[in-house]
Amino acid sequence: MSEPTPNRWTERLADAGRAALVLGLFWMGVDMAAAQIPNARPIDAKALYQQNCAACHGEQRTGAMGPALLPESLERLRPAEALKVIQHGRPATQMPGFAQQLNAEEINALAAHIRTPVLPAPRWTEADIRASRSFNAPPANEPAKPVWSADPMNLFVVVEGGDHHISLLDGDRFEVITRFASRFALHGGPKFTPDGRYVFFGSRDGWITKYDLWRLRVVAEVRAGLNMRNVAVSGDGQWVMAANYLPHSVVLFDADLNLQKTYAAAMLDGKATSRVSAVYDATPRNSFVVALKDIPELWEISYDPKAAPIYDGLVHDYKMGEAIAKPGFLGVRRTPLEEPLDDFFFDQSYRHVLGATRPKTGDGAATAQVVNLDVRRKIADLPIAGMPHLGSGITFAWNGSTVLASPNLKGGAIDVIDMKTWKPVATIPTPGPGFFMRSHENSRYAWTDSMMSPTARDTMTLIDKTTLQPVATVKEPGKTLAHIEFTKDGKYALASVWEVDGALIVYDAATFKEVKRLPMSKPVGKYNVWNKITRSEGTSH
Ligand code: DHE
Repeated sequence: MSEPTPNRWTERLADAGRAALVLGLFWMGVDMAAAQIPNARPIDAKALYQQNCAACHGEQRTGAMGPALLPESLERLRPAEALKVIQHGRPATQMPGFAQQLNAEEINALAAHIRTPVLPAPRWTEADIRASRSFNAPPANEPAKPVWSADPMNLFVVVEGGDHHISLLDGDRFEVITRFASRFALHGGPKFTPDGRYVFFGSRDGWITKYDLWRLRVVAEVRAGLNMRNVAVSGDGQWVMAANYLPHSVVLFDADLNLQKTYAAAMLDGKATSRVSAVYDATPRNSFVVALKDIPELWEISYDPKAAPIYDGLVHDYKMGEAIAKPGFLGVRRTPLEEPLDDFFFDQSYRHVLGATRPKTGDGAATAQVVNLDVRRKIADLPIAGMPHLGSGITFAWNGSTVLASPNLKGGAIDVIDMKTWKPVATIPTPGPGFFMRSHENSRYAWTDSMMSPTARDTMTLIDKTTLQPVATVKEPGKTLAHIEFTKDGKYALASVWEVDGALIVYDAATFKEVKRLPMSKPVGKYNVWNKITRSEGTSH
């Protein structure tokens, strides 16, 4: 092989220089396809996408076999990680690496292209939702009992985000019953039917999967939207509701994921629309409660067929007839707020919503409030600084009252608030900001992580619920240790080593000693059937 001539060297150096400039621009957030680079061959990133990516990710980048590649879907993917995936593929998936076919400039151009908005904005209509549904009819005479032998009430569903799988775990023996592939990037807690037989998973790409935990098979799937937050299942197991960022909608299904109704997430005059922050079931009220991220309203949608139409205080004259007729069964009951809500949580009576509004800028302050769903207005401010993650809060009895304890995404502290007076009773220091908090009626301790802290992400803090003092820590040095869920009886606490080559660690909840460790691929969350269907005060609902 001959040595490159000086000319070729010059060409190569020029290429390398261009690549470095391209990479630099990418890091600065400059759209590569639009960047003007002297002497650079123009790269048609759109054409590259169509040739190399569209078959799996969809011509409109709305996803197909592969996930959607829209700015909304990629918010959580770091630029360096995106480049790595395009170059080398994603292990344990169909995503191949393109480092052999495409040069650095082309890969950078693609990485920048998928962060540009698709114009016109992709639509996801009721027809698309219906067409996306699949249903696997149960075999004839299928027995209504598990194909495995373990306590169906002490089953754990573990979401493994590392390679997008689910493990079902026997909560008595701590053995995996089965493991199967999930949709890409599930988010939010899976939701169970009241008998604990079926579970519904929601993916950030909008897919809802109904899975039969007893017969170990997927029952139905549907794509509710292009970018979804979470799903909720009604207390009677008859309805499933999805909250979308894209399109701006809430979507209602029956229990087999047949589309029943879509609700545009819009104000009554239709002028302002909103991403939907989250939807939760409020079983004691027979309703779904929906928070909207961009408009100051909280919605309640009753699934009680006897629900009478309710006068809506927000009614504008020209909509009077419609708004009066709509609330009631499956109608929207609007509570006006001063600020939109990002994240919320119910008290145990489900009369109150405790909600947080995140700051629009990094240095702004979050606010938190209590909204009474019956009188339909804010009744108190919640004195929590930093960025409370109320969706991960817990409640418990303390000093003759009931308190709420919530982790904080910004500060290394747990805020404890009296739920009668809505006043703070303690701020419990932790080694760093955390995401999740858990306890159990039968346990004296609440466990919380510090996974948002670069230095303390390996530390779980245990808090005595009587003294409100931290009493111990458990550590997984150098690894992220996060997200706890208790067994049905509260005797064991299961924590995640939140790494791709991670693990599930079972701790004795009284002695804090490790009892067992199971290898798992970034087990982002775990959910105990009994604790969920009984709405245990120590876990998310
Ligand atoms: Fe979540 C639940 C919002 C980022 C893992 N997260 C929820 C819920 C909401 C929410 C509203 C409750 C839904 C439910 O359970 O039905 N999450 C948000 C955000 O606004 C935020 C900060 C930014 C975002 O873009 O979404 C966010 N969440 C994350 C992550 O980065 C996490 C740590 C990793 C991931 O997989 O995305 C993450 N969120 C989770 C998990 C739950 C969750 C594991 C379920 C918790 C539970 O135990 O119930």
